[in-house]
Amino acid sequence: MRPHSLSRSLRRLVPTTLAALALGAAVLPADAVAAGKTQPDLLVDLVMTEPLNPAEGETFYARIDLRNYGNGDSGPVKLTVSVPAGLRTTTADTGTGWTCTVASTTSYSCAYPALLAGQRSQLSVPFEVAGATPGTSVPITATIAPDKRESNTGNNTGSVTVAIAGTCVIRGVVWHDLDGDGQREEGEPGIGPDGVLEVSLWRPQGETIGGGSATVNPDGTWSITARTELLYQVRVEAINQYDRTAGNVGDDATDSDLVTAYQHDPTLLAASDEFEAHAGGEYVVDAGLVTRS
Ligand SMILES: [Ca+2]
Ligand SMILES: [Ca+2]
Ligand SMILES: [Ca+2]
Repeated sequence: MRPHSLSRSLRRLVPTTLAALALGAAVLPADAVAAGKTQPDLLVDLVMTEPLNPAEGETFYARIDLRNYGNGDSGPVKLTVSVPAGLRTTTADTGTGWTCTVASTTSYSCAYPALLAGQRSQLSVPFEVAGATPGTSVPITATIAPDKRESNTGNNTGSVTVAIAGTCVIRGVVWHDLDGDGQREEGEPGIGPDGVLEVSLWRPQGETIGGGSATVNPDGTWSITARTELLYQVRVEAINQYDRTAGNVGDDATDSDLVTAYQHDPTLLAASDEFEAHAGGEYVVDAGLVTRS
């Protein structure tokens, strides 16, 4: 056996075994393979979209993961990817050995030479947002047309939904909780830009697009028009003569919504809970500060 054919056999054997173990399935007995009773089992999995929250007119990618969990070669792989209303096709440049063509206004047709037993391949299919309603979730489906008889055809379709971004308003007031009871009463003043350096929106999900920041007005009020369909946390940075007051105490209309402080020096950095921002929403996040003891 020549060295290169040995290494090829090993390459085929190792991923097959790993894939079978990953599925929790028993590794097929060697005689099944020796007898030539091999079958492919292609599986399609739409991993995610990039970014998670595209907006009107933007291009995004659906990342599709395919594997051959069977013990035989798949032969040519054909994959149809649906393009639902609200999205449209754009120039496909998938790379990684795949070729995708625009089959119609409602689908792409993608092809790959073959997946060996245990082999895996990924492709990224581009879409443009065209007329989808902000705040809705649009489904994308990918379906394999197998070239050979498969041991399992129940896993030949995968789908993912993409949330279409819009805008929302996130606003609040920073105020001085003079009696430290967590509620804003008459006579407790707003804190303006002399005390508050910045209010910003932090995104815990890196795969999203959004954010923003604001300077507070002299009366402590602030407002940010922000992109939606993602998680935000409001962060308030203030001079270090302040600390945050107790959060979520009593009536939500007059309480403080800061629940944690990440630092006290050289500046105070305090934050709200994370919340989902949806198109058309208005979110009020108030911040009560006390004089630091
Ligand atoms: Ca299959
Ligand atoms: Ca108070
Ligand atoms: Ca609250």
